[in-house]
Amino acid sequence: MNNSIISRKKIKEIIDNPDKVSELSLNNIKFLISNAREILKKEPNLIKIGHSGKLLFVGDIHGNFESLVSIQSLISRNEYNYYEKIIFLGDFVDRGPMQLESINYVLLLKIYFPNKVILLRGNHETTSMNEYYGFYNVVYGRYGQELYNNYSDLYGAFPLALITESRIFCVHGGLPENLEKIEQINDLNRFLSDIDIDNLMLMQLIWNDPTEDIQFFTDSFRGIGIKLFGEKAFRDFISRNNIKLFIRAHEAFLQGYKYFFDNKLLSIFSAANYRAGNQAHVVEINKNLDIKLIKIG
Ligand SMILES: [Mn+2]
Repeated sequence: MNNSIISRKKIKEIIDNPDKVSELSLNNIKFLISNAREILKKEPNLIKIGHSGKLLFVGDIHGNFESLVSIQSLISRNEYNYYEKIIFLGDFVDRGPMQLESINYVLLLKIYFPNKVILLRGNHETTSMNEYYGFYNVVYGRYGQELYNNYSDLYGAFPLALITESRIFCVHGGLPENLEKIEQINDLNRFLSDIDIDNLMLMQLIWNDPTEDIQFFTDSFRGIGIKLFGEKAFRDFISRNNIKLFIRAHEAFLQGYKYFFDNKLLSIFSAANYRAGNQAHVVEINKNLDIKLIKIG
């Protein structure tokens, strides 16, 4: 077998046995990144899906491979047919102990199940975050600059948002200040390794947070250009766009999830013990929009 190419059989073997992700060679990882990029880059900024079965939404992973293994045990039921789609809301890397393993594992899922698995971009899928919060050092230290460049080229390929036929909308961060219709998201140029204030709407999609304390928008403690959005702005947005449920990630609440705005917004976090003792949750939703929060390890 050519060392650089991973067979479908080998990919499935790793998906079934997540600990084997550490067996990937440097050339295997390069192959993985370039293949995932080819698939992701063809997807629109705003992914639209229909569904008749169950969906699973997954929040921040941040290099917590144990939490990802718990998720694998959920999604592998019925030979990976228990869920119709599995939507990851980004932030695969930075901070946690097994960042490379975590991103490589979700890329393997994407390659093997390109239509079932959806990977959205988080604010940590950017070069400036990686420099401060660990992923750059992890990759550079183990494999050198070139492999890091491959990951940073991959970031722009991740789509930004998802809308279901049942009108669930999701992004990593939150509602941007000037987003009227969700279709505007498709007008953004997402193919950037880093995202800053020059790409304000893009930045706000992956960075903004909800708050019950205000009605519209206010500056965020997180940085220049980033906003907190309040209930009136949120309600106007969901009514304009006929959205029934807004799901986002990005904040590590102690319980692993938190509802806002009379349960119309659900925030989830899927890395356990990211802060001392925080729980991790994923959320299962069927076609009637019944919500089941599932605690993971
Ligand atoms: Mn985040």
